[in-house]
Amino acid sequence: MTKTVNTTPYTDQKPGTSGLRKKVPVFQQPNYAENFIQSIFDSLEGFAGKTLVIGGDGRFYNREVIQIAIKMAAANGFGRVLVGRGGILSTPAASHVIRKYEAFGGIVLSASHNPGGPTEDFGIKYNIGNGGPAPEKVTDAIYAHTKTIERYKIADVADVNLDAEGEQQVAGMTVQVINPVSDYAELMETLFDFPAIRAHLAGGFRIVFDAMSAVTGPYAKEILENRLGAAKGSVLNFVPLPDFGGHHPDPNLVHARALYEEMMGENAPDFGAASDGDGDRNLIIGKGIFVTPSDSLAMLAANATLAPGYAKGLAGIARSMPTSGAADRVAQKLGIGIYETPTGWKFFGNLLDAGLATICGEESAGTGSSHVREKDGLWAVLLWLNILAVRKESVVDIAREHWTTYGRNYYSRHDYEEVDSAAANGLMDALRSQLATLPGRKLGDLTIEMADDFSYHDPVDHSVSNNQGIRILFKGGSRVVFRLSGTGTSGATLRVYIERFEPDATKHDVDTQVALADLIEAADALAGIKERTGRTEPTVIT
Ligand code: VG1
Ligand code: CO
Repeated sequence: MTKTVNTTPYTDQKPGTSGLRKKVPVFQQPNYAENFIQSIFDSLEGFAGKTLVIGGDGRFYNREVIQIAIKMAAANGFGRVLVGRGGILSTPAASHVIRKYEAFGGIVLSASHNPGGPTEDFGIKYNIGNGGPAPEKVTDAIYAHTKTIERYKIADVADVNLDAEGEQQVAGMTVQVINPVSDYAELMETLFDFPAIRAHLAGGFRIVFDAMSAVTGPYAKEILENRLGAAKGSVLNFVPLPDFGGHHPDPNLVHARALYEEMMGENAPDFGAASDGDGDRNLIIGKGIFVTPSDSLAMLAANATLAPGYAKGLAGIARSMPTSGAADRVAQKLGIGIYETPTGWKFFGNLLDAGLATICGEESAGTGSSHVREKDGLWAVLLWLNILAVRKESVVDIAREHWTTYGRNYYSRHDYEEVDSAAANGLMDALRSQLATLPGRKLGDLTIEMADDFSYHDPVDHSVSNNQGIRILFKGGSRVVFRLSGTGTSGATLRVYIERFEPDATKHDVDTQVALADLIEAADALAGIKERTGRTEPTVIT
């Protein structure tokens, strides 16, 4: 029933910021997915007879790889697989299921916010027993195995029926098809004051949630409409589609433009939100105001004790290095720890496990907490709703008050997508070679105080991660950060992160791009973006 298949290595299976992401035709090459999955298993020890969770965001090729992963788990000796019905589990739901059922780990199939379809993106990621993305030492081991793999094991059996909940046997292993939503919805009920939110919605507070034809649709329908009583129709695009309706399931101001326009319009609802392909990102827009993810992290942390799950207070806050310093000011005021990690959720796992941080966030629309080990889009929406239901103020009033108390961190990210890889690497190398001479240099009214290539020293396992992004810090707290994306599938994506701290409340009404104009110019002067990439402007501004 189990067979061993000879194979040869592929040279391009190095996991990036969040697992292995490639175009579907790359994954469809003979043995490509099998090689990577076998390399995951080969880098793990002690899973015989244990449970593996498998689920994905429902994109094109999801079902095929789920079948492969189940059959390979059986052949490699797992005792049980838990898989979401239809092969569906949002990334945060997968993290929760791993934790709740004390699984050995999980395989999450997703390319997150990237488009889906026969020629678009697919991805495979391994999560460890704490529910979080495998740390670098595991992903390095997986990569090492992909370079020497000679054979993989797979059960020679018919496909599993993924559409009926319940148990089946596959080559001596139990496969349990579970409801993808119910465990997660239950967890949310333990964290938030559902009666208060329900009452607030019943009192006329209007919300709109765009699931972007991606995995959060069924979760948002169940939680927002069924359990919290939001008006029917509040959740838009709630049917997950294999190609996300041809759109980028990326909840930002470019790809969720219609929602943004609606929220800025005359008769806007009170609260608008969206999530991404695999349900771990969030977009928060109040009536007339977009809340940047960095600000959202700070505002959620500042108000978290209003939700029952956080009433006892936060142990600490963690943010990725490029994320604005707004959360640092909250941590300072609360007298709790603040941790600055490299980009990618895998770096938060140790801090959460050690009880050092309770809330974490990234500027890329990711926020989450110790309830799981992934960022969690709906969680952020529900925490906002809980806060709004208790404070009974508008998003804009809460944001203004926050800025008055803490100051405002104007913040924007400029992405240059599908840039020539050599040009992008050349730009980073040139910046790196200037680092030592930058301090003291003046660019207009700006003076460089410090410049480095960020290194992270994990305070828990003491591992070191180098080359995590170039930081240029100016006197007065403004900053420009440069790094290359680790999730793209064609060419290179240059990300430029720009931030200015403004303590003066009379200056909190400036358009963000205007407030950052001199820093944007300085970034180009330092890195030669236009000259090196040939681009006159960013592809995406968020
Ligand atoms: C991007 C974001 C990062 C995020 C990662 C995964 O990585 O910048 O903050 O953790 O995507 O998000 P990069 O390397 O392209 O900048 V998603 O929602 O996978 O899972
Ligand atoms: Co995602």
